[in-house]
Amino acid sequence: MNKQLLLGDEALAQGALDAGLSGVYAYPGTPSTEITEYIQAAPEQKERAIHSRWSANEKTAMEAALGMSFAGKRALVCMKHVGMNVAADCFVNAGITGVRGGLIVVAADDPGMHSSQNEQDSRFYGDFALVPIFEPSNQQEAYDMAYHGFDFSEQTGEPVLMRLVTRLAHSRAGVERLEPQAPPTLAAVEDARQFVLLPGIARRRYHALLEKQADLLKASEESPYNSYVDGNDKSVGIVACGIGYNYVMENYPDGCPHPILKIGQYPLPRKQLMKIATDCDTLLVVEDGQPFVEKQLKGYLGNALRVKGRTDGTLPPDGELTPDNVARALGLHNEPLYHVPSLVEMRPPAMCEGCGHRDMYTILNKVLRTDFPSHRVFGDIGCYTLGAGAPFHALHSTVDMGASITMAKGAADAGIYPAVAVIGDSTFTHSGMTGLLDCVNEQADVTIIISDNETTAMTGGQDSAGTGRLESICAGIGVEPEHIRVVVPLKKNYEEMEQILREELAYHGVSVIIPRRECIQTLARKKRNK
Ligand SMILES: Cc1ncc(C[n+]2csc(CCOP(=O)(O)OP(=O)(O)O)c2C)c(N)n1
Repeated sequence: MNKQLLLGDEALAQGALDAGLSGVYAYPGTPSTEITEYIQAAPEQKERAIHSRWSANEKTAMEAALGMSFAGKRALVCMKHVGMNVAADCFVNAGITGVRGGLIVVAADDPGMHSSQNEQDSRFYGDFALVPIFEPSNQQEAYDMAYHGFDFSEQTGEPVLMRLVTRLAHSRAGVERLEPQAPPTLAAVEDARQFVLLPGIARRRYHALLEKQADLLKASEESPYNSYVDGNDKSVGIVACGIGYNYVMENYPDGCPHPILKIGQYPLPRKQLMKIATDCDTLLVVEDGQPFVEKQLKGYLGNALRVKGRTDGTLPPDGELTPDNVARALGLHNEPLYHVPSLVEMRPPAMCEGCGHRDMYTILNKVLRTDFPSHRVFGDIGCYTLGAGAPFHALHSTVDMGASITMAKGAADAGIYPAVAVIGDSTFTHSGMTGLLDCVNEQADVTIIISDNETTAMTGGQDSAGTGRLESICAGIGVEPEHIRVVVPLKKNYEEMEQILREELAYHGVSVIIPRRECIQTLARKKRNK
């Protein structure tokens, strides 16, 4: 078959398409977004009417995909790592229900926090849910694992968690495609006992899941993605997971002198681990993210001193692995070939000139700083989070999607006045609406600003689930219509914006102010594409 130059995300997407995918369900999040965008643009999407519309959040995506699997079809769920926290309720229980059509859940982790608020390692979720995990070391494996992963999911009856990291998701390599398959014809689930997790049934299913672990372990031990290659220098054996394998091999262009165990499928292949532990004096674990394997290995081997990695400082405890820090851990001398000129060094992002969020913050700061010195502003996640930095310094918190409204409520409950929440339109429909219901039910004294740019701008301008309906959603949740105020954030409207803000701050109940102006990036893109 032909070879294509693909991002890791794209390779995975193409693998899923070639495996007879029926639907992708996802909420955008770097570095996972390109998987769904690739499927949306693929010719197969139109030919086979593959579901590819964005979901409102990761939980709804996970649940819809499980429903598609229930119906006997192959489904893919994609999210960034923190999305796993949102999807976790369904994800963990999907291990217990099991699946019918193949189900692959992709969690794209972001070690180094290029665009995230933490660097949690999704492999812990797979372990927690007792489901198999695939971790590709390169783009070809991302393709192969997606292509074969649906079969594996159907054979084991379990969802497969596929863990990517930013460098793999966002770099390109040549990928060899396999023969495209038609979607399998599996009947929908008929036996209600599988999916009805009443305690009596759930106990039986959980027991069966525990018993299945022996088969999953055997599959890992026989997996083509887990391989042991011997080496002469047995002073150190290397256990290299996912992209970590690439970083090791980059340092040994003529072949690795040490025994090396490459890990791409979990649960960990015990036999190979015991072999490398027996063969070598010490072990170095090279894994991007948290010391998931390292800690398990210490548990297996008992003698913690023999296992080196992120927990003992041989590799840095946080941030990304790189070929350089892996070289140092291997005791290799490694001088960078080039020094990065300061012009291209990392700089903090900033809101675009002309962005409506800027006008919103200009007025918010003006009113709060002059008249309400004890104010607190609870922020959320999106382009407007950049209001925390210069020149606005407007936010006192940013924790997780939706937390602006609920944290403002808790602070208001504790007597803070005014308690203001700033949230974007997509984040509001992702996980702000339920918090708004809490506010309405208790008539909390909060002023909520939904800064509506009619898109999901931060992740590249995907459709936003509530566009055109935010006022009716707020009214439906129970906000009084006279306290739902819409304004166009432009300089010419500053006086009106200021007045509305003062009126709603003076109201001791739930107010929603919606400054609405289209994102200048999506607007420019529309004009270019006309
Ligand atoms: C749980 C979770 N899912 C996804 C993301 C990625 N993400 C960050 S901000 C954002 C959406 C922002 O959209 P919106 O609230 O409309 O604000 P905008 O960027 O358009 O200003 C997304 C999807 C995340 N940080 N956390």
